Amino acid sequence: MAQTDNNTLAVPSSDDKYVTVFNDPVNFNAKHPLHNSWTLWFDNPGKKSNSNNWEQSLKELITFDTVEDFWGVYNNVMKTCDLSISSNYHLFKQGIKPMWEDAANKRGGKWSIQLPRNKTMAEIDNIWLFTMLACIGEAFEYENEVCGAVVSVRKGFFRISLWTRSSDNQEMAMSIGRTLKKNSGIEGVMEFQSHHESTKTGGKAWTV
Ligand code: MGP
Repeated sequence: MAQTDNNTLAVPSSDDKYVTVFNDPVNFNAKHPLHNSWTLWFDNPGKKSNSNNWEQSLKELITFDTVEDFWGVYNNVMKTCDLSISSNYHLFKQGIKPMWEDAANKRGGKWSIQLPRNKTMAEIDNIWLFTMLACIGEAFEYENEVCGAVVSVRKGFFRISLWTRSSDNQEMAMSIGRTLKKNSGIEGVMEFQSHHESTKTGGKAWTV
C-alpha cells in the first residue's frame, strides 16, 4: 500500500498491484489479515448429551484469517436468533477446541451473562457480533489470554461467554471482562468462573 508524505497509509489507486475491497468491492485481490486465525464451531447436543458424549455433536464449520473472510462467514451462517434451542456457536482461535479439556482451556475460565429473550433479536445478534469483533480485532489488553467466545441459545435466554486461558489472575480477568462489556454493549452483570468451578454448583466468581 502506498505511503504518503505525512506517513499515513493511502488507499491504493486502481493501478497499484494490490486491490482492496475499498477500491473494488468485487474484484479485490488483497485482504486485511487478522492477527490470529479463528475457527467457527457449531453444536446442538440435545437432551441425551452428557460430558462423555458431548464432543460428538461438535462440528467444525470454517477457519478464516482475514477481515473479509470473517464477513463472508458472518453473512452466510444463520443468525443466532434463528438457531434452535440448545444450539451453540463457538468462535475459537485456530488450534483450540471449544472444550474444557483442551490444553489451552483446562486451567481457564469464562466470563458469561444470560440475556433474557425479551431483548430484541437484533440486540442479541449485535452483542454476539461485537463480541466476535472484539476477539478477532484483538481488543483486549491481555490478548493471549483470550481463547474464544460462545453464544448459547437456551429456552428462556441467550448466553454469551468469553473463555480465557487462565483463571487465577484477577487483574487479567477483570481487564478482559471490562473490555468485553464495553465493546459488546452488554448491559447487566457478567460473572467469571473457572471451568473447574462452573462444573460444580456455587464456587467463587468475579463480576463486572
Ligand atoms: P453447557 O451447554 O455449557 O451448559 O453444558 P448449560 O447451557 O447450562 O446446560 P444446558 O443443559 O442448559 O444445555 C451442558 C452440558 O454439556 C454439560 O453439563 C456437559 O455435559 C456438556 N459439556 C459442555 N461443555 C462446554 C463441555 C466440555 O467442554 N467438555 C465436556 N466433556 N462436556 C461439556
